[in-house]
Amino acid sequence: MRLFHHPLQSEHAPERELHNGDWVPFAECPERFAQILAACGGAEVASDHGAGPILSVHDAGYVRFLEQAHGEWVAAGRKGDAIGYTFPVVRRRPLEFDRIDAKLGAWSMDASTPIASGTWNAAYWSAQGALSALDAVAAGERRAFALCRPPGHHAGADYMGGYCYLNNAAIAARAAGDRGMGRVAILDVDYHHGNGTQDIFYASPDVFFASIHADPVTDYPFYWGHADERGEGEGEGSTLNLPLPRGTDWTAYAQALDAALGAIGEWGADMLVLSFGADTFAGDPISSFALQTDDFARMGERIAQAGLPTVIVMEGGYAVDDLGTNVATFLDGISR
Ligand code: SP5
Ligand code: ZN
Repeated sequence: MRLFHHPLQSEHAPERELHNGDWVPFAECPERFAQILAACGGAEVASDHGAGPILSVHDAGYVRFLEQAHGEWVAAGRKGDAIGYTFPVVRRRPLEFDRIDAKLGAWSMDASTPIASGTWNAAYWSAQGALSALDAVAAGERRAFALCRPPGHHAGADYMGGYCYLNNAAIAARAAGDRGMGRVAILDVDYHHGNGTQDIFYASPDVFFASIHADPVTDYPFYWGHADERGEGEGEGSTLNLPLPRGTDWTAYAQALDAALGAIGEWGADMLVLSFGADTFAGDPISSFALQTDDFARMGERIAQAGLPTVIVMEGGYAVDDLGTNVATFLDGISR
């Protein structure tokens, strides 16, 4: 299988995030990337598709903000990572902001997504990796893997959140549609609900979104991913949420996976974009499912049986010492 990455993805290195009222080390650390790359024995360098495919998903003002935010933070005399502190939950609307703090709040859904000096370049190249993997599949590869970091599935058209800035899966899915690659389904198997991806395609009948994740009643992102969210307007029925309780093991997980793949088949997907997170692992420090390393091979095999050309993009997974092995085991399973 062809794998894609870019060295600038390592330069995204926020120091800390706000968690349970305290500053803790940033869980989505560069070491994750190094571990995956090492376990996979390297990857090709992504090719540059420019800003066009990013702007097909994301608001131009938001993208400009991402590009300039850290520079504005430094210009304002601040140190460390740029992070917001006021969030417009009531009647958010486009306004011209002068202060970086206003912008950080306006374009963000949480305080676990800081912008450091290398963030924009890393997010840009993370998205280019997804587009490069799509190129490979368009050229006839059965599947390809983008070592996306930062991840993407919590980012919406005009907001960041959950360690995500640009929605790599959505960018690949939209580009696949634009290239006439048929009906695209996104399957999200990260531990957390892919609220950004869901939001981007919520009213769209063109992309089916299925997500298996920890019940938002107990877990981030709390406000989305409930079973009654099924899409809206023309997109009604093209969103499927399968929340599972904390402690879920492979036996229960496999049933949800079969249900998701069954729905994707019934919808008539021609290709799949897979948001793969390894934070369903039992040893994950911020998550509470119970999958073992071998279960990732089973998960890969099951997804392969759907028989769809597949662009795999990396999302979360924070058990750094096991992350490389878990990702390599999954890629091994899906290649069988
Ligand atoms: C892509 C992805 O998996 N995002 C997950 C975002 C979860 N953020 C909120 C959870 C906060 C937990 N912070 C614990 C940090 C320990 N260093
Ligand atoms: Zn996650």
